[in-house]
Amino acid sequence: MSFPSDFPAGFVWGVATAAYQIEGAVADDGRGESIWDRFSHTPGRTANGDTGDVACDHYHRWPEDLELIGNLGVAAYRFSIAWPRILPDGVTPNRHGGLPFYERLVDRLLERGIDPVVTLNHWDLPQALQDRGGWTSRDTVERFADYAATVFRSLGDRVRLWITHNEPWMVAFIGHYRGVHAPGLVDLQAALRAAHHLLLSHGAAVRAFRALGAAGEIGITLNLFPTYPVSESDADREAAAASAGYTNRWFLDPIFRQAYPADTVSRFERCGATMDFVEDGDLPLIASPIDFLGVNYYSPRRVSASGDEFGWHVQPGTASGRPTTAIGGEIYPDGLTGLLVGLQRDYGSVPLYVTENGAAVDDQIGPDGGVHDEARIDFLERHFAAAHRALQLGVDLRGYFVWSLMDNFEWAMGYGPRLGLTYVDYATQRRIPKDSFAFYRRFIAGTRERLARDARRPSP
Ligand code: IFM
Repeated sequence: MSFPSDFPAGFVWGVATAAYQIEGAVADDGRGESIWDRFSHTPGRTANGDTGDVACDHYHRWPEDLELIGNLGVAAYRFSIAWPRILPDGVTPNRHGGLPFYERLVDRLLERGIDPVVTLNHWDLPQALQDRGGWTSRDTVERFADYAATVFRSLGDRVRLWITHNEPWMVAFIGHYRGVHAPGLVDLQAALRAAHHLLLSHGAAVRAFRALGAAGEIGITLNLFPTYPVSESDADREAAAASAGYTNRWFLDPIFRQAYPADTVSRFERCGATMDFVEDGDLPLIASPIDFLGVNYYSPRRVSASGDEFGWHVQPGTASGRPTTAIGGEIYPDGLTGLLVGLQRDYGSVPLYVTENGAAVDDQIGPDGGVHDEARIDFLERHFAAAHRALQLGVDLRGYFVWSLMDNFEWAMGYGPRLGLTYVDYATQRRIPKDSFAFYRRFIAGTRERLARDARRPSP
């Protein structure tokens, strides 16, 4: 296989978004409040007080956005369903709408030959459930399984890939321990409970999916960090391994090995936390077999030993000496190859998808009206090559989704960072495909042409 054009037949090139980041229309058709509505409306929580109230107004402009997706030539579109549109209070079905929006979207995608890839939880928990403890409450596991089953019943015959949760590490630790994301807690014990209930609800949703006999495949998406010591000292190497326990193994080990990593458990216990929320039968449920693992990769973590609470310090991306994105993330494509190879080596043969990869770039509309985002093109090209190397090394990588279709609400950072292939002028909601959009379209077309040529070639 040589790069760039010969990815295997059936390799899925896609593009991704998430409901709260693009939809807006937060009060339309009976949608309930989500924790991100509440959080973003709380003074001081997001840059400039930005909220998802309008975002990209995708809820109203989806036909135009569908045209964009079609023009890109992708085989699959990954989007998330807003839980509060389906069950506004987390329990009672929405009588005013909700599902029909997604049913229309799915049907129109399929008409164009684009596979819908659905994420059930991309962070917008109904606020009513948060008021009862949110992910720290075991009851939320049941609520998520019910929500998942409702969606499976409606779309289970048409959706090819299902993702239970997007980046549960962010929800658990950035939302409950660092306090940077909704619900904004700073409490390690709450974070561990939330992580456990997210994992448990993932297992419960997988079980519901199998019980309903839905046609597609189901997995989970983790944001994973290849983690490197800043030096070869034993202390830095140990700190790096420990830090990967916190970000990566805390989710991978229960899902694939039916156990929490013992070294990380001890570390959390030394910080005063307990694992008293784990009940008999939980770990087998969490480890219910999945059909694929989604991997979101942006940057590595470079770690040194320190006297901080957990015993490690993560160096800022800008300290690496390597180029960084507009939000300071180190650009390190080799990290993606290493991550994918390491996953296959350590966790076995589960098929992998890169469900997100992309870059924040300081995009500007040029005098010619275009957005010339060379930096993003370079980033993507190098990461596609890194994925290709992983394939050459034998990794069962099935697809790659660029984040994101268009600029959108970047959570606590508001609308400042732009990660889209399409520029969104938020004042007018005009969409301007960037140069990276044209690059990706050409790239996908190139891989298709190559496969078609190969298929026409007479066999020797
Ligand atoms: O925008 C986010 C997305 O919601 C989750 N993964 C990372 C992206 C870029 O920060």
